[in-house]
Amino acid sequence: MDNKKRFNKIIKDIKSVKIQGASNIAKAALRVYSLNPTKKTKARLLALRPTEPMMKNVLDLAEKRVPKNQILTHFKEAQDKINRKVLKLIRNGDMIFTHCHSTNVVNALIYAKKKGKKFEVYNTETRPLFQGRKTAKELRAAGIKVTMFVDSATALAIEKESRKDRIYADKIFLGADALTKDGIINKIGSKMIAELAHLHKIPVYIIADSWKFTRKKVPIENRELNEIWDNAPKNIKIKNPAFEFVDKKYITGIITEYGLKSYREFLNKCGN
Ligand code: RUB
Repeated sequence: MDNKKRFNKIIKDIKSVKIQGASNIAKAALRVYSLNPTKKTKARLLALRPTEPMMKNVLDLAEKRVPKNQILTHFKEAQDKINRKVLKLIRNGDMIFTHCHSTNVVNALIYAKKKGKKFEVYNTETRPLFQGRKTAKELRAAGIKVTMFVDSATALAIEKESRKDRIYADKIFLGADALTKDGIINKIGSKMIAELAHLHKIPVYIIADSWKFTRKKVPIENRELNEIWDNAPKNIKIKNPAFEFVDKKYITGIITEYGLKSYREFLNKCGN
């Protein structure tokens, strides 16, 4: 494939969410930018998935000519540190609930499994694009017991099917697209999960690379309506927000390469 075709293919795959999740999008954007490092390329990439400060942070570095390998090393080193912290957090017998597909979350769970932790995962299918299937497949391929639910079964799913000793999920692990001073932005549905967890006193942990942090206002991406209902009658209003904000008051802890911190401590690390 020549460079022009490769350039267009990656752009298309980011837009269609074939390439998804903050880390994968940022890495793919870096590949595209390296093929044609111009302001126009950067602007075009940023418009593809507007709720992705990590992509912006990575492209800013690339624009300043920070070598590609150095940027990619950050991803690996951050994930390794995250994995070690998540390993300590998981207890044998845990039921962990997650949503959508997060590379930071899935890699950490697979690492914990490889290190001998015994736990199971409940997850949501994550309509309309079903990223939960990707999560379920990857976890299952790593030998982790996984049970997937339709999104609207979330309340039921975190009830752990009424096991006598512990009725609710032990922990909620959510990834993030953006880390802001007031809270995080993640896949639509995350707020409902965090509020429900708060109600039942289930700890909510955000697992995310700190390069998702931004001081700027983050727009929420609204996606095509045909993802919800192709050829819907014209007089029915449909909304398809891809992400939503989760207030820091719902976040028990955040695990980044800085370690497991309260949200306040994490903000201090980011100089806030
Ligand atoms: C994916 C999503 C994920 C974060 C996690 O949304 O909300 O939770 O991006 O990021 P989409 P990472 O599928 O619309 O891109 O993969 O870096 O952990």
